[in-house]
Amino acid sequence: MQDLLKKLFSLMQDAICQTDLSGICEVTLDDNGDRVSAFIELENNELKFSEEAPQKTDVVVKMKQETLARVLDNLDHFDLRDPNFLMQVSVEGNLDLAGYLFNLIKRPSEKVDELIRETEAKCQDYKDSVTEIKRIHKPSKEEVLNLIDESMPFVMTGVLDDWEFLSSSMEEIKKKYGDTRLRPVLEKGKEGFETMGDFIEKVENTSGDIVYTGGCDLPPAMWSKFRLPFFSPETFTTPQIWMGAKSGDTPCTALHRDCCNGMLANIFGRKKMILFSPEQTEYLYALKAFNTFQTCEIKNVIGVNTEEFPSFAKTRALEVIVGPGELLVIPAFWWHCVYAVDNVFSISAGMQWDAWEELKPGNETVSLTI
Ligand SMILES: O=C(O)CCC(=O)C(=O)O
Ligand SMILES: [Fe+2]
Repeated sequence: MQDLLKKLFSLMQDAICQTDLSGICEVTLDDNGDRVSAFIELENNELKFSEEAPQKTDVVVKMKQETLARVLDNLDHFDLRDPNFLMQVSVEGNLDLAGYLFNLIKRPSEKVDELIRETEAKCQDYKDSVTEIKRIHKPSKEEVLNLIDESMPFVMTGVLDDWEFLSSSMEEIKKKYGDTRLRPVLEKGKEGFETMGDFIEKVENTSGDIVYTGGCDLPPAMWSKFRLPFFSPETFTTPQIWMGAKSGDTPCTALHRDCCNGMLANIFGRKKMILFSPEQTEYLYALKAFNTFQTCEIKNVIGVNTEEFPSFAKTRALEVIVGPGELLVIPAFWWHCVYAVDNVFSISAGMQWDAWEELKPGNETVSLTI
């Protein structure tokens, strides 16, 4: 078990990134009642490992040995928001500190590394010609596939017209899905599930704080009402729900990019999306630790301090306000930072690479007749 804890620590140390957080995280592993702990201290952006218990810890993370072994075998997919993982760990104390440390162990697959190189090269070719995000009314499937293949973000209108909750409100969602479980609750003493209704009450009662689901899985009970158009559900990864209170100039979703092509269907409220093409990565202070999505030291692209982040001055952003009933296509590896202009509700899903390989233009299966 010590080896697992040492491996965990070395992954964290290898990808440490700028943070204001500090403190000691205890990680305790359990193997049928045998327990081993490690103490990971973060101070001034440096990490230290100890097997000896300090006087005080700031957060305690407990899990079975096999849970950590599985995580370490799955660095290219491990996600702290995964409900299966959340239900297998107990976290008590400073959740931000635990989240920061465990996010450091993510690593991209070789395939993702290769796709990033390919896409960045492709975008070099047209980097000065794309100056706005186009709106296209009811495009054909072929147009959609061609634009994604060109790595071109765009907004579709008129493709969600039959969605039931279009332009409705938190109140309507609460009426229909108030008791639906949204996600497990992590904090000790509050075990159980947060429901859609609990979350919507937080949105209604916020006094200006960011209240946002982040990309948590769309509860399965809601899947049938929010099917993305053009492609079969199997084409996509598990749909995610991005819902919450208006956020002003603070992002509801910090600057990041996803490692697959994605669609974001906006159901009500408006979202301001600020995008940067993949070849601008060198100006955005991207973090080394990532797998299915990558974040940056820069979290908010409004009001960036260019003394701290001088290269940011070289970026060329594309901005679009996505309204109710609009669907934004975010091609793989395009950076985006999201602001909730109103109380908002959207659903997104990524396209699986295997499915994309079959769909992409020029790859139609040829059927032979004998
Ligand atoms: O809507 C949001 O807040 C974030 C959505 C997003 O990042 C995505 O669809 O890839
Ligand atoms: Fe995203």
